[in-house]
Amino acid sequence: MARWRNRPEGSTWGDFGQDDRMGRLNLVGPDQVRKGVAEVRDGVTFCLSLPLNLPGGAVLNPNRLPPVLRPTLRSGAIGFNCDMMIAFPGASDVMCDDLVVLHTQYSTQWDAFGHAGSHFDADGDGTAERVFYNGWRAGTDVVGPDDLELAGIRSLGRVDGATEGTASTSNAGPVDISHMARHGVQGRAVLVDLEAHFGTERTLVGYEALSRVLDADDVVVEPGDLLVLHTGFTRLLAAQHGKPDPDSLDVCAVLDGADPDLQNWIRDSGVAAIAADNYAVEAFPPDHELQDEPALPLHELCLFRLGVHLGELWWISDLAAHLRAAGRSRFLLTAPPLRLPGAVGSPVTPIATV
Ligand code: UVW
Repeated sequence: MARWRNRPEGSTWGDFGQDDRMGRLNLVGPDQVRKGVAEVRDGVTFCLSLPLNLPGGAVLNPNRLPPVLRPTLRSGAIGFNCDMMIAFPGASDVMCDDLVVLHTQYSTQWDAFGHAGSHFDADGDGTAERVFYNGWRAGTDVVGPDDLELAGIRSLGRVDGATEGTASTSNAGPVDISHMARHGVQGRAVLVDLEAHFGTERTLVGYEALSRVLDADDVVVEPGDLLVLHTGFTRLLAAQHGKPDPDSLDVCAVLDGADPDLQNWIRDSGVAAIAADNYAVEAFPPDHELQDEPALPLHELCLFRLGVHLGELWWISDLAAHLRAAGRSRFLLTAPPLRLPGAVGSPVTPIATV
């Protein structure tokens, strides 16, 4: 039985099954993989991830901090440059083990569907509840603590890291990132080079501007394609060597997530996922007072209604330069997130093969 009586207008809820957890990635099957492989001509690969300690500091989002690495223990000793002979006399090995306290959305990342839901009357009883993609509910399917201490937020703030028996305090279950990982995320991708047309000035890109770029560059987007947007943002960010100036960040192209024509195009194009090299793919924070509407309309459309994952802060400029020089826009993309049950986002090391 469906978990909802109302489904959001224009949504894909139920289209891939009442219990679906993968959304439009269902469109990326053997045909899309074969089409992606057919785009491999030069045999050249590009790593589309920033080093995960960038952007540096907490300027993009004060609640997201750089990763912290610490050694684990080995045989009661600090497990870094550690002599195996402590446990096994006569052993010549020198060992290092570590742990990481990682904000899953600090750097190059995928957003899971559990990252953004909405207040929506899914039961059709006249009351809005907190709901995620395909009707999965906050509180029953997506669970988190209601108390800061329970959340472990203070202790993570001090970066205590995990000790044996440390329990997770949140779990996005059916809308967590592990379902994306299970898919594998490999298929044909299409690059749209916004920087080549708009430069690095802040530009709000709606449907009209996007379709002018698609026409000018002869870019064709088909159902099941993975859409990758190049804006130049992470290149400018990385050039600041981990110490970004907060006043330098209002730059480069961002999608106008509130543009209804752009929303229709994303829905009708059948794109399976969208990734960009900027902070939120779309403009954020909102530039007007909100009245019962999403602050992140593209997130609402993609993560909540359509089941289209969003990738952010990717490193795309080298790939964009190569494709432009070759007069191409398509490539094979392999970009699985971590198979991390419960998480609402994940770092990713996307690989483009051209
Ligand atoms: C925000 O919280 C702005 O979301 P994202 O990391 O998806 O940009």
